[in-house]
Amino acid sequence: MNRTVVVIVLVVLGLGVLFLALRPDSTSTKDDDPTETPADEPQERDYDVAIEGGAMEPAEINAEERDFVTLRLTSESPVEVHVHGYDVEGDVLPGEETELSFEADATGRFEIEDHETEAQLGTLLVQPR
Ligand SMILES: [Cu+2]
Repeated sequence: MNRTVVVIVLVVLGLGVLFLALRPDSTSTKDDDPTETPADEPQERDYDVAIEGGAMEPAEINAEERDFVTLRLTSESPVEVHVHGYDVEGDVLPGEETELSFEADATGRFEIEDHETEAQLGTLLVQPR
């Protein structure tokens, strides 16, 4: 009887030690690491983009595959914005905000251009997930 109790106590203590020894590893790599957020979930990426002097600010739009991207575009002069690869386009007029939204289902580097002059305004960079 006594021996059984001792064995049970030892087993429980052993499991407790194992639990404590293994726990910090699993939590620090999963829960505590800020770079490992719910990583593979597509995200919404909203960008406020100002077009000035023939260039976008920011000049580069970054997204990961399957993210939902929204560009809120403003410009001091009328521009016909065209996102290559996605064939998304829209007119941006002074004093107005134009929203272009798309799902980033193609990866790569794509030109964003003024469709009228064919001058490059900026770049869309979609990384594979
Ligand atoms: Cu174009």
